[in-house]
Amino acid sequence: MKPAAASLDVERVRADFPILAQQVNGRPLVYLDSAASGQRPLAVLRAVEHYETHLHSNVHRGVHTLSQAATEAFEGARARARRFINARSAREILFVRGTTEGINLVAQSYGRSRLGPGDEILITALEHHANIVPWQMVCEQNGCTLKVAPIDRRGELDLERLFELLNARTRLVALAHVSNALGTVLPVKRIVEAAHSCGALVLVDGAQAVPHTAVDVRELGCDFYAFSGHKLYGPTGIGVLYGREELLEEMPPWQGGGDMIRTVSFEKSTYNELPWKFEAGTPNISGAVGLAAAMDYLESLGAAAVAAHEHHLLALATAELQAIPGIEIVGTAAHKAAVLSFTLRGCHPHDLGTILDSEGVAIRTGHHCAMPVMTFFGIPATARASFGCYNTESDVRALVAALDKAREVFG
Ligand code: 7TS
Repeated sequence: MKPAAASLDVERVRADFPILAQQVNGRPLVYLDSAASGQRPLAVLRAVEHYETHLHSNVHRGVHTLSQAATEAFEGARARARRFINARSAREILFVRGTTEGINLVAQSYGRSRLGPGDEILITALEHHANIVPWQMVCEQNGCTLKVAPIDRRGELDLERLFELLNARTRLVALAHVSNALGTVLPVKRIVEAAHSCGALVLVDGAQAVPHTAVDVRELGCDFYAFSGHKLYGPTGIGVLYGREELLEEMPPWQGGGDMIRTVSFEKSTYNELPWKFEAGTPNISGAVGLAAAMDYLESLGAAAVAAHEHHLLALATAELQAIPGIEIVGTAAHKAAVLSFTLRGCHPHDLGTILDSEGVAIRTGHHCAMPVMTFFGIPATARASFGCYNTESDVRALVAALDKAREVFG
């Protein structure tokens, strides 16, 4: 029998995040916007500081000691990221700016060189703009066609429709692991199996998944997996694109410059091996170091313990908000992660966000870069509370109390 997952000592976790101990508008900060960006623990801040203070130089270029130290730190971070998602090889780990850049890399390198008229790219109706627009650009550039699998009123993906839309023309399926606007967790493994049986590749947008669940790319079987450091308690400006080595080998580079070349002449240049073929220019070295520290940190808490804790908070907040007159929860899928979108009757989400902010409660309001989701539900925007490892039941109570205040104003 497996031992039960150790539960999270949230007060200890909070002590690792000094930013949370501040007052905002005279109230203790209640940070419920981790889906937009997570806060960073001291372990990450210190790892970045140590790198910047003692090790910094450019990577892959110098024989001098600091350059070698920086290269070791950077390539060590790559090895750490490989373990984090259980990729087969560090050659399959490309450092990018974030999820957006990872998806654009696949769209421009794979999509532009491989897809054309008659080919179809299949996405879902709950995607973030970062997993819509790059594919639209490829379709405009190359004449392929974008197909969209629908969702239902609960925010569940219509799997049957998705399977119907999959056919021999489908070359690539691109879908979120977890929806940022609705919280829906998609059955990625089943979709990968179905897509592969049609000969299509699968890219997973893991931006909202990696902070909440252990991800094993080999277990999922996906071909590409993209995520951002800053949603994983790491720095901004760094993220990972995982790609299966056989595919990356065959794909052309997408940006040219230093580091991605083997030889350059005016007649012809040849390219570096993986993963550097896709990393033109000086990379975000300290970002990669910070990201590796964030992975260490999250694993030290235990993915299962974090997931159980966040699930408890999501269930509690859902029950509390459902009981408030005028609140409508947007996204009620059976399987959700850490995101609670809602509206309050008679109150624009932006006004709601402002009132909550005056109570020290930080939530996100707007379309969450998922305009088609808003259009589907016939609303301009939602208010969204999202949870991280450092949130508490008391944060949920503060959210409810602030919503009561808002209802007094708008009731
Ligand atoms: N995909 C999903 C599912 C996301 O939630 C986001 C960011 C991105 C892609 C883009 O990530 P980036 O790091 O490249 O910007 N989502 C959000 C959000 O929900 N609120 O702010 C950013």
